[in-house]
Amino acid sequence: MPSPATEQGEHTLALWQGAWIAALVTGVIVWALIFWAVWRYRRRSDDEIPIQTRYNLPLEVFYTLAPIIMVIVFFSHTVRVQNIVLDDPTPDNTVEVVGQQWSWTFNYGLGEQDASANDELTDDEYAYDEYAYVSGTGSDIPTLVLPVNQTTRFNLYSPDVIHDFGVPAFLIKMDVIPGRVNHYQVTPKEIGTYAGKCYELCGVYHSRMLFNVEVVSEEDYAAYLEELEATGNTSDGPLIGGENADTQVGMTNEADEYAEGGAE
Ligand SMILES: [Cu+2]
Repeated sequence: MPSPATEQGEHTLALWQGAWIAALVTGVIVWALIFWAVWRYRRRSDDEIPIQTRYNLPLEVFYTLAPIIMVIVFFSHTVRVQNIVLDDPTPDNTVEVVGQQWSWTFNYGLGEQDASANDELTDDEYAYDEYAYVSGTGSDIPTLVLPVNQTTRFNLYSPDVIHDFGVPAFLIKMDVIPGRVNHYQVTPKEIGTYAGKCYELCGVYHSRMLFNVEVVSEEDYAAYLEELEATGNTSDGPLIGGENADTQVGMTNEADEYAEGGAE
């Protein structure tokens, strides 16, 4: 496993390791019992019929309860880690991420954040009043800039097909589904550069859906946002693409213009 570059990743790694240890302990016990029974009760002569045992109640109770307890333990740890990784009600920043065929758009909020807008993700309320954005293309790999030691939440949008937003060093990836807003958050621990990509085969140029992640100091992050704002790529809401599958982020939806009698 890569060493996790985020605080949430440490929990993911611990869950993964714990699950492996539990599975191995169970496996060793089961294998030992199988080989012991095979050896202990092997047939010793051709005309021998082994003892036929039926209705061993304690054994039946044991092999019913033991797996149920194991499932409960796995499940509860999974939910605990999932809550840590997905549901921080008060992130320091929220970035609206769009996966579009075939690149990414990152909408950074400018000014004060109202994190309560994250309660209901499919409404038209967003955490900031103004956004600055970066939109990549198949030949221009975008960079996602994140502040170190701050919790950044990603809300994930797709205007076309299912993509999957992930950074290996963060030990997390998540589907980006049209009509649904998934989310997770990361708290990067160290300044550095990481590689991210789309993990869902999403069409011809799926392989070009790469992005870079740059984790920078808080001051550098603020400076980056100012720089981005100065480029004029700003809007009063995040660019999250149109409702139609053929609508690219940052472009008008031609179908709507036809409907209004606009474009030819
Ligand atoms: Cu994709």
